Amino acid sequence: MNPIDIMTKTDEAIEKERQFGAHNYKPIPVVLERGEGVYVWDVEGKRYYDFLSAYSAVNLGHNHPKVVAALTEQAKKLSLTSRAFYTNALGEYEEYVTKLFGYDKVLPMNTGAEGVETAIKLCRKWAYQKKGIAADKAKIIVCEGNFHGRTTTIISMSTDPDARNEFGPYTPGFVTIPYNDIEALKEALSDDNVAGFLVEPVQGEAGVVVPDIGYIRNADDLCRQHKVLFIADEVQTGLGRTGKMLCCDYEHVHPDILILGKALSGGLYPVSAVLADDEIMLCIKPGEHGSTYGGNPVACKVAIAALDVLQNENLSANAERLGKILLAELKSIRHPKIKTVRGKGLFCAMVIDDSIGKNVWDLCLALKENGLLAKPTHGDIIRFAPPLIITEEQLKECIGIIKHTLSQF
Ligand code: IF1
Repeated sequence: MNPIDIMTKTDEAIEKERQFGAHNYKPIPVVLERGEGVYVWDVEGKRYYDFLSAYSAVNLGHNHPKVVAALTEQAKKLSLTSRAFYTNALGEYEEYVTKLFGYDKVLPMNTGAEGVETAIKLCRKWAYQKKGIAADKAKIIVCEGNFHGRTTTIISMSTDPDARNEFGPYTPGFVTIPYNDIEALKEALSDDNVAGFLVEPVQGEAGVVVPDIGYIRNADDLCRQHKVLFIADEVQTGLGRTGKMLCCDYEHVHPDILILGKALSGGLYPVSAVLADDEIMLCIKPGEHGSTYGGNPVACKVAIAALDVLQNENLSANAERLGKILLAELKSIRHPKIKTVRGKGLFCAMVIDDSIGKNVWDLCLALKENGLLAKPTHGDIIRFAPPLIITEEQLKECIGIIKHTLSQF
């Protein structure tokens, strides 16, 4: 709070959120009111580089004009009908996205968590109808350190106390193994009741944990050998973030079920999607799953525009090229507090030797003062994930801000 009794716009906004909003987040104390490309501005008129990209939802940069145009144009025509009726937008989008990613069908939802829930329900339906697992016995393997969303079922498979504690009783049917451990997966797959393996190709919330080369490939092969569905949660890693359209592309893995979200709308609208072939997708029959907004016309047009921009502006390649520079530059910083730096594409994280938690928070406050917004995760990790449209010149300036700020600690 401002030391004198005159409240700034920032103070006023923060106080309003404190008084009238749930306290389920602890934001960095900056109040944003405008975004454009890689920049955001606060209510005091100060400009920042956005190095979080709304947890990889703003891959195309803030308010990309082509996506804004698609949103506003469709919103003026028809925004929502529910799936009780057909629309002229849904089939067009379904054809576009299934052909782009190589699947028979898509089930459109809104948030990433809804996409993950949909994948879990599809996997279980497939287990009973196609694999012949006994009713209510299907199991899904997940990894320690996973983050797949915040619903009660999803946090039932979480190993993060903050995400999980005091939300019981928990949904059964999940088996947890260490991430990046093929032997542990092999062992878990020996159970005939296993129907699926749900995994992030790079673990985001865990702190951009990049598995060994070959892990995803070997995991997919093992799942195939055991007639278990390989389910890739690419909500955060997908759509160019790691330097390929999908992170699974690095190892030429085609997941049985692919979950997309976040940047699928360029950050303009909640859009998620679950893609699978008919053998899996048609296990869900009319009336067995859905949502009010899933597949609405605005979501469809926005997603088509976002996917067009992602491809036409070669953003995956930009992320791959600039990601190599970002990772190399971050690794080159010599500082007693830096434990390690990890990353893939424009998805990087710096692990700080943080004996007392406040250091990393203070580091993010100092970054903010120096014009760059990032946020700690799990106390000692800072994630660096700018929009994929960033130029080399802008990236170099941001690396300079990070180096300068660290030199102050
Ligand atoms: C928060 C981080 C957390 C996700 C993956 C599904 C979802 C997410 C791999 C659910 C969402 C968001 C949620 C947000 C912060 C952010 C996040 F990893 F990106 F940093 F929490 F772990 N799969 N991740 O990363 O998608 O329902 O949110 O659309 O909850 O604080 P959603």
